[in-house]
Amino acid sequence: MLVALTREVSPAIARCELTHLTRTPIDVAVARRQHAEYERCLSALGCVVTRIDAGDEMPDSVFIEDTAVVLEEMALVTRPGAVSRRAEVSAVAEMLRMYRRVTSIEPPGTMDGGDVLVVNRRVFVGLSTRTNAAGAEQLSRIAMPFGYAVETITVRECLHLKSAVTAIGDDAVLLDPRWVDAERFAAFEVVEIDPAEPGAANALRVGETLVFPPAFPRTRARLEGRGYTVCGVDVSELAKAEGAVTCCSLVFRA
Ligand code: CIR
Repeated sequence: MLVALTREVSPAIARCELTHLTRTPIDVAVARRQHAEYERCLSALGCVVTRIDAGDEMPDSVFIEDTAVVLEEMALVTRPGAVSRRAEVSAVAEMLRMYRRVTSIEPPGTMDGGDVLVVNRRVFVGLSTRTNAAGAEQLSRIAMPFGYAVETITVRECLHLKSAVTAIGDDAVLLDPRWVDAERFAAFEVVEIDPAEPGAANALRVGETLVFPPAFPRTRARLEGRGYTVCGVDVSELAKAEGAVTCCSLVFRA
């Protein structure tokens, strides 16, 4: 069974963290409609969707991906790089305990799940403004005994590693070579985004389908041209909070 954990759009999303974007008004009702549509898409793709509540003390709650890294063998609850997001982790940890043994990133480590890309047994950890070397080191110590090869990678000009590169198959990635070194992914099939579409490297793989925003039609055409099945989901209101499709869920096999 595939489980997708999601989290409510906070009434306080207007106070979200912003790093690369200028603050613009966010319509909570529109954001919630888009989020519900996203959840419907995950259900249609076979996921059992469980939404966790949130309050106005956690503006970025909807971006649940950042609070945990779920591997087949265990789950790691993160210590988000933004202090305002640390209150998000406890409810997610509690939920994950139903499915996995759970451990945590401890100080001085910081980590956002958006910086952790798992492709098969390789784990790339983006060193970013949110994830530090101590966090990466802890993940490496925890995951290596299960046979994962963990390596760090520098991201530039974007928030998270998964803003720059995501897995679209067991051995395939979608990436923006301006934000991450493409050579690091030479072992995989690489699909580059259309250069006119910054932000298009974030696709959520659910089974054999890619959940992908309609904001990036040229990259979508590239993906479909390479044989990928794409399901369009508009997350434009959440994108004003620097969110994208991977960050709104934790999808794993139960
Ligand atoms: C933040 O800055 O933490 C949120 N406003 C956006 C987080 C997006 N998360 C992700 O891409 N994994």
